[in-house]
Amino acid sequence: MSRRIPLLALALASAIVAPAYAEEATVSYQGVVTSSSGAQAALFAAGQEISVSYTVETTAADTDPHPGNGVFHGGLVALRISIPAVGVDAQVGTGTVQTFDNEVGGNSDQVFFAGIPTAGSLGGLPLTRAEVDFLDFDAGPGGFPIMIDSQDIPTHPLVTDDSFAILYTSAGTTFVRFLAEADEATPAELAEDGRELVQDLVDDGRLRRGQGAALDSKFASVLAAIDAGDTATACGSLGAFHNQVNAMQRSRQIDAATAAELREAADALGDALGC
Ligand SMILES: [Ca+2]
Ligand SMILES: [Ca+2]
Repeated sequence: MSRRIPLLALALASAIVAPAYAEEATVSYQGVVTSSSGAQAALFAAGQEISVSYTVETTAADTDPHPGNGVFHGGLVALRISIPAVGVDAQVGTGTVQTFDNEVGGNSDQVFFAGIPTAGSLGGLPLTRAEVDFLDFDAGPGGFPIMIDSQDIPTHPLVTDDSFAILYTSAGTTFVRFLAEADEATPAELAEDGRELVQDLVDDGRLRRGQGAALDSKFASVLAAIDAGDTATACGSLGAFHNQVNAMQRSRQIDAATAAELREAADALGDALGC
Protein backbone atom coordinates (compact mmCIF):
# COMPACT_ATOMS: atom_id res chain seq x y z
CA MET A 1 0.00 0.00 0.00
CA SER A 2 2.74 2.43 0.94
CA ARG A 3 4.24 2.04 -2.54
CA ARG A 4 1.25 3.25 -4.47
CA ILE A 5 0.77 6.59 -2.77
CA PRO A 6 4.15 8.11 -3.71
CA LEU A 7 3.68 6.90 -7.29
CA LEU A 8 0.33 8.62 -7.53
CA ALA A 9 1.74 11.76 -5.95
CA LEU A 10 4.59 11.69 -8.45
CA ALA A 11 2.19 11.29 -11.37
CA LEU A 12 0.14 14.27 -10.21
CA ALA A 13 3.24 16.38 -9.62
CA SER A 14 4.65 15.64 -13.07
CA ALA A 15 1.28 16.40 -14.64
CA ILE A 16 1.50 19.86 -13.12
CA VAL A 17 5.10 20.69 -13.99
CA ALA A 18 5.12 19.07 -17.45
CA PRO A 19 1.80 19.67 -19.19
CA ALA A 20 1.16 18.10 -22.58
CA TYR A 21 2.82 20.00 -25.42
CA ALA A 22 5.57 21.26 -23.15
CA GLU A 23 8.97 21.30 -24.81
CA GLU A 24 11.55 22.48 -22.34
CA ALA A 25 15.27 22.93 -22.76
CA THR A 26 17.90 23.90 -20.20
CA VAL A 27 21.21 25.61 -20.93
CA SER A 28 23.85 26.28 -18.23
CA TYR A 29 26.93 28.49 -18.33
CA GLN A 30 30.02 28.97 -16.15
CA GLY A 31 32.15 32.07 -16.33
CA VAL A 32 33.65 35.11 -14.67
CA VAL A 33 32.56 38.66 -13.99
CA THR A 34 34.48 41.14 -16.17
CA SER A 35 33.07 44.50 -15.00
CA SER A 36 30.06 46.10 -13.32
CA SER A 37 28.16 49.37 -13.28
CA GLY A 38 25.09 50.84 -11.65
CA ALA A 39 23.66 51.13 -8.15
CA GLN A 40 25.49 48.29 -6.36
CA ALA A 41 28.41 47.87 -8.75
CA ALA A 42 30.96 48.27 -5.93
CA LEU A 43 30.07 44.80 -4.62
CA PHE A 44 31.45 43.16 -7.77
CA ALA A 45 35.01 42.60 -8.97
CA ALA A 46 36.48 41.19 -12.13
CA GLY A 47 37.24 37.48 -11.84
CA GLN A 48 34.37 36.56 -9.53
CA GLU A 49 32.82 33.29 -10.61
CA ILE A 50 29.34 33.35 -12.07
CA SER A 51 27.03 30.56 -13.13
CA VAL A 52 23.86 31.07 -15.14
CA SER A 53 21.25 28.46 -15.98
CA TYR A 54 17.90 28.89 -17.69
CA THR A 55 15.09 26.62 -18.78
CA VAL A 56 12.89 27.73 -21.66
CA GLU A 57 9.50 26.54 -22.85
CA THR A 58 9.78 26.56 -26.62
CA THR A 59 6.05 26.32 -27.31
CA ALA A 60 5.33 29.73 -25.69
CA ALA A 61 3.57 32.11 -28.09
CA ASP A 62 5.36 35.09 -29.66
CA THR A 63 3.32 38.20 -28.87
CA ASP A 64 5.47 40.55 -31.01
CA PRO A 65 4.20 40.58 -34.63
CA HIS A 66 7.60 41.74 -35.93
CA PRO A 67 9.18 38.81 -37.82
CA GLY A 68 12.69 39.42 -36.46
CA ASN A 69 11.75 40.04 -32.84
CA GLY A 70 10.09 37.75 -30.34
CA VAL A 71 8.43 38.41 -26.99
CA PHE A 72 7.55 35.16 -25.26
CA HIS A 73 5.70 35.58 -21.96
CA GLY A 74 6.01 32.29 -20.08
CA GLY A 75 8.85 31.33 -22.43
CA LEU A 76 11.13 31.29 -19.40
CA VAL A 77 10.28 28.64 -16.82
CA ALA A 78 13.41 28.91 -14.66
CA LEU A 79 16.43 31.18 -14.36
CA ARG A 80 19.23 30.99 -11.82
CA ILE A 81 22.11 33.45 -11.52
CA SER A 82 24.77 32.63 -8.93
CA ILE A 83 27.74 34.81 -8.01
CA PRO A 84 28.95 33.15 -4.78
CA ALA A 85 31.56 35.80 -3.89
CA VAL A 86 28.78 38.39 -3.50
CA GLY A 87 26.20 36.01 -2.06
CA VAL A 88 23.97 36.36 -5.12
CA ASP A 89 21.77 33.37 -5.84
CA ALA A 90 18.84 34.73 -7.85
CA GLN A 91 16.10 32.26 -8.67
CA VAL A 92 13.36 33.20 -11.08
CA GLY A 93 10.42 30.97 -11.90
CA THR A 94 8.20 31.91 -14.81
CA GLY A 95 9.37 34.87 -16.86
CA THR A 96 9.81 36.29 -20.32
CA VAL A 97 12.21 35.56 -23.19
CA GLN A 98 12.81 38.33 -25.69
CA THR A 99 14.73 37.91 -28.96
CA PHE A 100 16.10 40.25 -31.64
CA ASP A 101 17.55 38.54 -34.74
CA ASN A 102 19.63 40.92 -36.90
CA GLU A 103 17.74 43.81 -35.33
CA VAL A 104 18.47 47.09 -33.57
CA GLY A 105 19.87 48.78 -36.66
CA GLY A 106 20.18 45.44 -38.45
CA ASN A 107 23.46 44.59 -36.80
CA SER A 108 22.77 42.81 -33.54
CA ASP A 109 21.44 39.56 -32.17
CA GLN A 110 20.08 39.89 -28.65
CA VAL A 111 18.35 37.48 -26.28
CA PHE A 112 16.98 38.47 -22.86
CA PHE A 113 15.76 36.16 -20.09
CA ALA A 114 13.98 38.01 -17.28
CA GLY A 115 11.55 37.67 -14.42
CA ILE A 116 10.76 38.39 -10.81
CA PRO A 117 12.90 36.29 -8.44
CA THR A 118 11.27 34.01 -5.93
CA ALA A 119 14.53 34.08 -3.95
CA GLY A 120 17.78 35.99 -3.83
CA SER A 121 19.26 39.24 -2.56
CA LEU A 122 22.08 41.67 -3.32
CA GLY A 123 23.89 43.50 -0.55
CA GLY A 124 21.13 42.54 1.90
CA LEU A 125 18.34 43.90 -0.31
CA PRO A 126 15.82 41.51 -1.86
CA LEU A 127 16.03 41.22 -5.64
CA THR A 128 12.92 42.64 -7.28
CA ARG A 129 13.85 41.56 -10.80
CA ALA A 130 16.68 39.58 -12.41
CA GLU A 131 17.68 39.37 -16.03
CA VAL A 132 20.39 37.85 -18.21
CA ASP A 133 21.13 39.40 -21.60
CA PHE A 134 23.25 37.88 -24.37
CA LEU A 135 24.26 40.30 -27.14
CA ASP A 136 26.20 39.76 -30.36
CA PHE A 137 27.26 42.70 -32.50
CA ASP A 138 29.83 40.77 -34.59
CA ALA A 139 28.99 40.47 -38.28
CA GLY A 140 29.08 36.85 -39.41
CA PRO A 141 29.62 35.41 -42.91
CA GLY A 142 26.40 36.93 -44.34
CA GLY A 143 27.08 40.31 -42.73
CA PHE A 144 24.77 39.52 -39.81
CA PRO A 145 25.52 38.28 -36.29
CA ILE A 146 25.15 34.50 -35.96
CA MET A 147 24.37 34.07 -32.25
CA ILE A 148 20.76 33.38 -33.25
CA ASP A 149 19.36 32.86 -36.73
CA SER A 150 15.65 33.43 -36.06
CA GLN A 151 13.29 35.10 -33.60
CA ASP A 152 12.54 31.67 -32.03
CA ILE A 153 13.41 30.95 -28.41
CA PRO A 154 16.98 29.61 -28.61
CA THR A 155 17.69 26.20 -27.08
CA HIS A 156 21.35 26.02 -28.17
CA PRO A 157 24.12 27.58 -26.06
CA LEU A 158 24.52 31.28 -26.90
CA VAL A 159 28.10 32.08 -27.87
CA THR A 160 29.16 35.69 -27.38
CA ASP A 161 31.66 37.86 -25.53
CA ASP A 162 28.92 40.32 -24.60
CA SER A 163 26.66 39.15 -21.78
CA PHE A 164 25.16 40.80 -18.71
CA ALA A 165 23.35 39.89 -15.54
CA ILE A 166 21.06 42.76 -14.53
CA LEU A 167 20.02 42.81 -10.90
CA TYR A 168 17.30 45.07 -9.51
CA THR A 169 16.84 46.01 -5.84
CA SER A 170 15.34 48.98 -3.98
CA ALA A 171 18.79 50.62 -4.33
CA GLY A 172 18.48 50.61 -8.14
CA THR A 173 19.75 48.63 -11.10
CA THR A 174 23.16 46.95 -11.28
CA PHE A 175 24.73 45.66 -14.50
CA VAL A 176 27.24 42.82 -14.15
CA ARG A 177 29.10 42.05 -17.34
CA PHE A 178 30.43 38.51 -17.62
CA LEU A 179 32.20 36.14 -19.95
CA ALA A 180 30.90 32.57 -19.88
CA GLU A 181 30.85 29.32 -21.76
CA ALA A 182 28.05 26.80 -21.84
CA ASP A 183 28.59 23.60 -19.92
CA GLU A 184 29.22 20.85 -22.40
CA ALA A 185 26.62 18.15 -22.03
CA THR A 186 27.93 14.66 -21.30
CA PRO A 187 26.93 11.74 -23.54
CA ALA A 188 24.69 10.45 -20.74
CA GLU A 189 22.94 13.85 -20.49
CA LEU A 190 22.48 13.94 -24.26
CA ALA A 191 21.01 10.43 -24.18
CA GLU A 192 18.59 11.61 -21.46
CA ASP A 193 17.76 14.66 -23.63
CA GLY A 194 17.00 12.24 -26.48
CA ARG A 195 14.62 10.27 -24.28
CA GLU A 196 12.91 13.50 -23.21
CA LEU A 197 12.54 14.57 -26.85
CA VAL A 198 10.87 11.24 -27.70
CA GLN A 199 8.52 11.66 -24.73
CA ASP A 200 7.71 15.25 -25.80
CA LEU A 201 6.92 14.06 -29.33
CA VAL A 202 4.61 11.36 -27.92
CA ASP A 203 2.93 13.93 -25.65
CA ASP A 204 2.43 16.23 -28.63
CA GLY A 205 0.86 13.44 -30.69
CA ARG A 206 3.65 13.53 -33.27
CA LEU A 207 4.75 9.98 -32.38
CA ARG A 208 2.43 7.16 -31.49
CA ARG A 209 3.08 5.48 -28.15
CA GLY A 210 4.44 2.31 -29.76
CA GLN A 211 6.81 4.31 -31.95
CA GLY A 212 7.93 6.32 -28.94
CA ALA A 213 8.60 3.14 -26.95
CA ALA A 214 10.64 1.65 -29.83
CA LEU A 215 12.78 4.80 -30.16
CA ASP A 216 13.10 5.24 -26.40
CA SER A 217 14.41 1.69 -26.05
CA LYS A 218 17.29 2.56 -28.42
CA PHE A 219 18.27 5.58 -26.31
CA ALA A 220 17.94 3.40 -23.19
CA SER A 221 20.37 0.90 -24.78
CA VAL A 222 22.80 3.73 -25.58
CA LEU A 223 22.56 4.94 -22.00
CA ALA A 224 23.19 1.45 -20.59
CA ALA A 225 26.25 1.08 -22.84
CA ILE A 226 27.55 4.53 -21.75
CA ASP A 227 27.11 3.52 -18.11
CA ALA A 228 29.06 0.32 -18.85
CA GLY A 229 31.83 2.32 -20.55
CA ASP A 230 31.16 0.46 -23.83
CA THR A 231 31.30 3.15 -26.51
CA ALA A 232 31.22 0.70 -29.43
CA THR A 233 27.91 -0.77 -28.26
CA ALA A 234 26.55 2.74 -27.58
CA CYS A 235 27.40 3.76 -31.16
CA GLY A 236 25.82 0.55 -32.46
CA SER A 237 22.56 1.30 -30.63
CA LEU A 238 22.66 4.83 -31.99
CA GLY A 239 23.02 3.40 -35.50
CA ALA A 240 19.93 1.26 -34.86
CA PHE A 241 18.10 4.42 -33.77
CA HIS A 242 19.02 6.13 -37.07
CA ASN A 243 17.86 3.10 -39.05
CA GLN A 244 14.54 3.11 -37.25
CA VAL A 245 13.99 6.85 -37.83
CA ASN A 246 14.81 6.37 -41.53
CA ALA A 247 12.38 3.44 -41.79
CA MET A 248 9.61 5.38 -40.02
CA GLN A 249 10.09 8.33 -42.35
CA ARG A 250 10.20 6.13 -45.49
CA SER A 251 6.94 4.46 -44.52
CA ARG A 252 5.47 7.89 -43.69
CA GLN A 253 4.80 7.01 -40.07
CA ILE A 254 6.54 10.28 -39.12
CA ASP A 255 6.95 13.54 -41.02
CA ALA A 256 10.24 15.07 -42.17
CA ALA A 257 10.31 17.67 -39.36
CA THR A 258 9.91 15.00 -36.66
CA ALA A 259 12.58 12.84 -38.31
CA ALA A 260 14.92 15.86 -38.45
CA GLU A 261 14.45 16.60 -34.72
CA LEU A 262 15.17 12.98 -33.83
CA ARG A 263 18.27 12.89 -36.07
CA GLU A 264 19.55 16.15 -34.56
CA ALA A 265 19.35 14.67 -31.05
CA ALA A 266 21.06 11.46 -32.18
CA ASP A 267 23.79 13.36 -34.07
CA ALA A 268 24.61 15.49 -31.00
CA LEU A 269 24.94 12.30 -28.98
CA GLY A 270 27.01 10.63 -31.72
CA ASP A 271 29.39 13.61 -31.81
CA ALA A 272 29.81 13.52 -28.03
CA LEU A 273 30.52 9.79 -28.12
CA GLY A 274 32.88 10.12 -31.08
CA CYS A 275 30.93 7.52 -33.09
CA1 LIG B 1 7.72 38.16 -33.77
CA1 LIG C 1 21.31 36.60 -36.50
